[in-house]
Amino acid sequence: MNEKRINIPSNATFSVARSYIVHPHLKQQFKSSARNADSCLDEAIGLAAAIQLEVVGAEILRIGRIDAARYLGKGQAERIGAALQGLGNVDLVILDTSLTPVQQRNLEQIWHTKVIDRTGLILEIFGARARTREGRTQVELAALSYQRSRLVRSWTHLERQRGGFGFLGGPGESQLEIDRRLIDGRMGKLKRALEKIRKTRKTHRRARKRIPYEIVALVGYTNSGKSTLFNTLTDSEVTAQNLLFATLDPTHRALKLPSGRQVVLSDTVGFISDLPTELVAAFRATLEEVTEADILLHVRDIVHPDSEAQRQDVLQVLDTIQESDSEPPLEVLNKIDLLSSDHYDALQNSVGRNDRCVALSALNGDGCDKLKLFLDELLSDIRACHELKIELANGAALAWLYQNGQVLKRFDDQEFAHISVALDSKDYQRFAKRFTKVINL
Ligand SMILES: Nc1nc2c(ncn2[C@@H]2O[C@H](COP(=O)(O)OP(=O)(O)OP(=O)(O)O)[C@@H](O)[C@H]2O)c(=O)[nH]1
Ligand SMILES: [Mg+2]
Repeated sequence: MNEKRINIPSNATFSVARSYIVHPHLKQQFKSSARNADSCLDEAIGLAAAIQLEVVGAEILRIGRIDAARYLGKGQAERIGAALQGLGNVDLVILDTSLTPVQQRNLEQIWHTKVIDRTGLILEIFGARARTREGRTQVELAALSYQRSRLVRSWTHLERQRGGFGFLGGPGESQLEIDRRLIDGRMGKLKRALEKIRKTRKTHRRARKRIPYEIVALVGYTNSGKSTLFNTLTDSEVTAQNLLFATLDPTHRALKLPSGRQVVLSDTVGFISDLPTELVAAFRATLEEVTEADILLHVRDIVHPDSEAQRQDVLQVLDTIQESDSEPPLEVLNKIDLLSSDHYDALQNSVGRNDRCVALSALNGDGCDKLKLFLDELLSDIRACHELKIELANGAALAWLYQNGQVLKRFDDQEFAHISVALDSKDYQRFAKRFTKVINL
């Protein structure tokens, strides 16, 4: 039996193509409770809303066996074809799965309409959202590598279309022939440009490391509340909204912790299940930023029905970009304001016993002070705070500390500067060796 329903987010504004969404759910997925079919369909609708598509219908389709030619069964394809006719002028069918080029083309022929899969849709969103030169270069590379594998779509639209990448159509598109060599040439150029960007980023990171502020990076599933938390903690106003992939380009701000220690907080692109490999590869420069952070905070939407499956997805993406021996990230269990009081108490109880977790509401700030204290504690493991007494006349030692450590507090009397300074243990040893007199004072 096919369940049929439409559930359109109330804040969505649709204006472009009239679209029909099909979420194929494999029978074995129904049996395993990993992901709920309804919320998968909701997510697909959310993705369509992220580029203002008009969703005229949506359904969950049970699939017993994947058909090599069509993905769906013949009868299913015909039934959907009739439904599309009934709806009149449907411009686009989104199949929330990964289609082979053959399946995509066959379905387009059966339904006489454009068909895109989940990867194509996500690439469209990234294309529409990328603002910086780096973001656009990364998305264009991902889109080209996707198109190269299909050899059906016009890449020349990339230059002309503002926002999207032309998967959703354009005049005369079907007549345009793709020249693999041209794509390869363009991809080579983009890769070189990205290599340059990576190098610049590396230099910036090194420069930031020299100013000894630790980097705390927010990671997590899209819409989990990373930007909201970023804004609450740093009193900023980056875009945070109920929209999948609202953030694409990384942002940094200073964050002052209760001890006086400053860190750099970074907000970045969210993850999603089945994140296209093309995007992971192209977004390496952005993702490297994440992996080189001193502390990773995994922001989770704790009230989402698929919260646990989302957690696994995020860990899986991190796995592909991190070194294998990396510690799992610390967890921020967000949106606790939406919990019933029973659930709230139970969660606080279990978090209280876990030193890798903090529960909070990024929206109303509940628990954010605890997170800051928690960060302070973690950072003092990385960089201990030392209380030093230094003769005011010893300008060299003072200058060294300002250059290599983070001076948290300073009080001067007639003769001495009393300094609290956060230093890496390696740096502390270097300091102690060089300025023995200070240490033994
Ligand atoms: N009730 C509640 N809503 C929250 C909380 N934190 C975030 N939200 C909402 O969740 C939605 C997504 O928030 P964002 O901060 O944009 O999420 P994000 O993780 O940055 O999302 P992307 O940039 O799309 O990956 C917004 O509508 C927020 O208002 C929270 O603690 N409580
Ligand atoms: Mg965001």
